Amino acid sequence: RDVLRPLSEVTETVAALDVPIRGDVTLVADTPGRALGWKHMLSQYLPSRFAINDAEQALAAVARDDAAELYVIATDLENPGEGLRLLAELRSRNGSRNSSFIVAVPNGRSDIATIALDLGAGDTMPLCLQSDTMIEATAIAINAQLRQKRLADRRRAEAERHHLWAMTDPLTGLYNRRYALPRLTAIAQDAQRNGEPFSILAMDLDRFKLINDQYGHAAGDAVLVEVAARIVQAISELGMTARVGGEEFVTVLPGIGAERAAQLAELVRQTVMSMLIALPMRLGGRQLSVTLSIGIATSDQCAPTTQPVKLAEDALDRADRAMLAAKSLGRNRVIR
Ligand code: GH3
Ligand code: MG
Ligand code: MG
Ligand code: MG
Repeated sequence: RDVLRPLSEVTETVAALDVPIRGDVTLVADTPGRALGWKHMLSQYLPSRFAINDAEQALAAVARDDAAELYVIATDLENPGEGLRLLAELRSRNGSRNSSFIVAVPNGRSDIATIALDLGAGDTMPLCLQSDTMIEATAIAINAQLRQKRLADRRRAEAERHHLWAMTDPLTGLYNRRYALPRLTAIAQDAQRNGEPFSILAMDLDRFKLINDQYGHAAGDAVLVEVAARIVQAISELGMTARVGGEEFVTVLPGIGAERAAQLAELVRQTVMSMLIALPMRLGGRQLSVTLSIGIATSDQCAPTTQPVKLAEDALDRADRAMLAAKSLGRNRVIR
């Protein structure tokens, strides 16, 4: 295994079996002398950067958002709880919960090793590196933990990207229909449990087809993006807004009753009505304005027997019908 050989010998056979990883490793030993010894021995085999910290320094670095990728933590004979406490603490902090951990354990203390693994250490190693074989084995363990962490990081980033992609609408960045409907049910359930109301705004752009017809589909898209941003801005953190159809949006307002919902709907309507949307030069550079028809429904009947799904569907249906009433009454208005 190339990684096991001193670095000076590695260069000619570049990592055929195992890629030497240049990671950030923090050594927390019971004495600075031991940490320095580890650093000297391991640096012969590994390209990683080794920092030497005590527990306090390690935690301070995490608080500065400067966590190590891997911590090697000693549990000494006199006070084995100390290293384990640091491990548990680092595992619970936001900045370091995704770091890797190797715990150095005194000879023959498999009880401590077991606790360390239970607390989330990825591996253990001997506290005293007495032979070349031991140093090599430790170097392999460190490199393997770093490699696993890099893979896990990549997988996590991929999952987050996928998650975000699955729940948002790519044009406007708003939540999509698939995400919004189960969220609405969850909000209805919370409201029911807490004896609170919730409200829904159903919004549809007026005569939007005309904008597409006159200025083209790309101009229509630009208008959708601007309108979506202004709805979100007007609602702020009070609710969740989704694009549920081509030019249809829904805002769910947890804990908000009829009167406040009507005020917010009116704010959204006026905000959108008074926008001047400047089309990009390539689309003619013209300024457009649009209006919204808004239907409101509020649910404050908290009958504990009603299914949350039913509660949500009923409110959405009422908001939709109110929106259609706003259309037939002349558009650019709010109807309950
Ligand atoms: P109303 O006031 O009755 O709602 O009139 P409207 O023209 O908005 O209603 P209609 O439902 O007849 O037309 C909606 C139009 O929205 C049709 C479609 O061309 C357009 N549309 C739907 N999704 C998109 C989109 O993603 N981008 C663009 N540019 N247009 C879209
Ligand atoms: Mg429509
Ligand atoms: Mg329509
Ligand atoms: Mg429309």
